[in-house]
Amino acid sequence: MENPHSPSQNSIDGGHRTSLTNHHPVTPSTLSSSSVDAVENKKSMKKDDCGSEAKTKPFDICTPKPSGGVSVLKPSLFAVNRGKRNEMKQSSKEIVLLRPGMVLLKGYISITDQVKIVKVCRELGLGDGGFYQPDYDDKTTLHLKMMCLGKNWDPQTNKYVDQRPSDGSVPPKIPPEFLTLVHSALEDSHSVTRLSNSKPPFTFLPDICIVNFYSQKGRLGLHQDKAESKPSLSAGLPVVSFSIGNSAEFLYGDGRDVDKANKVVLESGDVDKANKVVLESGDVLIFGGKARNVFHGVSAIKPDSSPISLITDTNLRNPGRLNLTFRQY
Ligand SMILES: O=C(O)CCC(=O)C(=O)O
Repeated sequence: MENPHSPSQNSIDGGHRTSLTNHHPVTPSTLSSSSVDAVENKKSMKKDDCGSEAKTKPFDICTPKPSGGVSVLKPSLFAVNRGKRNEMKQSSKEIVLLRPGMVLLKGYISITDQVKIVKVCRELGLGDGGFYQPDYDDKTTLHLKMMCLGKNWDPQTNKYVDQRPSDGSVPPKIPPEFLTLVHSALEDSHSVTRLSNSKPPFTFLPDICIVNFYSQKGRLGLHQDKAESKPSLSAGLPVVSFSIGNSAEFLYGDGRDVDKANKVVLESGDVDKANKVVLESGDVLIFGGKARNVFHGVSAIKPDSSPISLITDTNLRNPGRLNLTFRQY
């Protein structure tokens, strides 16, 4: 991910979009609870070498109780109704080809797996290398909280490093269950388009996962993901993105000019001429091959749009959206 706050440039032509409503992805295997259990026992606050609490207070993606657990807040009636609608929409799974190399799997991740992902991310996010507020080198702040798994992406240099420069923390490992889901999503998308520059099956070994958490004002300017290694980029190895929680307005195109970016409205699979993708909880977006260098970003978060059982089972913040992008260095 490069600095998405750089000046605007270029324009974007309309993308090639086809809705393949007859493609029903194989339901991915449910995540085992071992990751959840493994991190459930972790202490949520680490001490530094001097025995005092770590300098940066870890960010809790769930609404915390004063005692440190998770409080069970009653969602508003509006949130309940909208959440129920979103949960029902999840039953309409489909694969949508946005442009060659770019595929959207609607409602791919089951609610059970979404709950597990939130719980794992919460626990990892409270520990060493957990969620923090990233800044660019010009001191502009990204409008999100971030946690890196596998390798740390440094926004100051746009490079991957083994430790986070601001606090020396080592990124947690990517839970293997997350990778199982990544691979099943790829397998289910191969029939639709080529997701790398070579024919499937190609070797894709994701060793990086950037986890972003957006609150109501969260956003991410149009940018390309180009910090991965030259071999990975030239092979067009894909970026696989999971969306969980509130829906997000997602833009993509060939340049940084938001006004000219492709915006496709895809609520439950309807392709709208307005050109805006709404990424909903459980959606998986993949871009590789010809689309590997697509400009992409998040322009808005829609509060009260999370599936209701996700909120009641996890207390994920609302407004709140979790996004995980898997890449191979
Ligand atoms: O939140 C999203 O959907 C996009 C995230 C993204 O573009 C990135 O992490 O590079």
